[in-house]
Amino acid sequence: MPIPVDLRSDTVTRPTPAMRAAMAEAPVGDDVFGEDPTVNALQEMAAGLLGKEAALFVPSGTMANQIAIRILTDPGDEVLLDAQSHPISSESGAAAVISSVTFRPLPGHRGLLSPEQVRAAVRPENIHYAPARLCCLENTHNQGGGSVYALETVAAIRETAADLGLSIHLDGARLFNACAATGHAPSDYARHADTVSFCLSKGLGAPVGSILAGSRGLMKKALRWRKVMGGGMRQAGILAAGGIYALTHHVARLAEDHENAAVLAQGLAGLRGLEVRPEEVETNIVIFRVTRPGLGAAEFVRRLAARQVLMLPFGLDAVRAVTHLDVNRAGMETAIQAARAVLELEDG
Ligand code: TLP
Repeated sequence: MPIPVDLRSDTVTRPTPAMRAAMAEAPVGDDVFGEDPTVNALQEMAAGLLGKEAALFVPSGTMANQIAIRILTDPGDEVLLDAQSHPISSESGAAAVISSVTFRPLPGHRGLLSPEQVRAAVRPENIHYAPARLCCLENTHNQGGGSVYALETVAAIRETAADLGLSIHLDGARLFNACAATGHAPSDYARHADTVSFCLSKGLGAPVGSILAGSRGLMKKALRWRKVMGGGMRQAGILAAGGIYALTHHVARLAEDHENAAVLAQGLAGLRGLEVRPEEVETNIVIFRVTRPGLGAAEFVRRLAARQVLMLPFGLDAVRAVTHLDVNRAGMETAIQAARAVLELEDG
């Protein structure tokens, strides 16, 4: 049985032998006591990369976002964010449960907000309105198809937000992909946010974990909320070592994932029955539509899977493919051939 070309997400990567060796050898201690040297080293490394005073290792990107929302709002506050952002689409309504906030979903362009949009969305102080306190940005934007914020836009949103009394949380689950695409440093983006998160377990290839960073004061609050959420881990240095390895060895290669995504998008764009926009593929995510009448995303994906190519239905007719370090250029050719075969069978 051939190994499937798994493009469902960049979360599916498995640690490489070298990463596993680094994890096995990591010195550890009890991180709830703050005594795990490898967790501490990762947190220092991440804070340095982001240009923030402090960073916290958390089990998931969802927890990083939820802690950020909790520490930057009070119950009853309003949070501005793109309507397809991860906290709205894929965090199981957690912010309502954990932070008792209301969301004000904004129609971003491929998930990306503009400063004008943020300004227009904030209503004047009035007893009828929940006070807007936080704006969340997502870079790259997952459901926007891996779209990347121009640094100037983030800076302008920050300025507008400061004017309106809003904090900024940057969900940088794929921040390093944004940086690979633009050439900016992570700290260039992070300086315009109060808190910033990134995932070690996506394109960077670590098995578990995310980082949340910000000021020392905010991270002290974050530490408490990580505990409240049950995210205090013990000898977590074994996991953190995977993160350190990923930040050391897997950042420079992200450009390869972006090239593979571009090759995939170009190949799929040539197939009748799909609508693909290769010019919109900026990073490692390709979202396209199945336009062949009567086929649909779920059935297309099911038939691809029968050919050992895995993608994710992203709505009734949309499909997402994500490249990462466990797929290569040959895998792109396999995926394109499989899609062609699925669509040609449909013709017959
Ligand atoms: N995204 C996952 C799924 O939840 C959809 C994926 O496969 O892309 N922010 C962004 C922008 C994300 O894309 C994700 C995960 C998260 C946060 C949450 O990270 P985890 O899965 O570690 O909780």
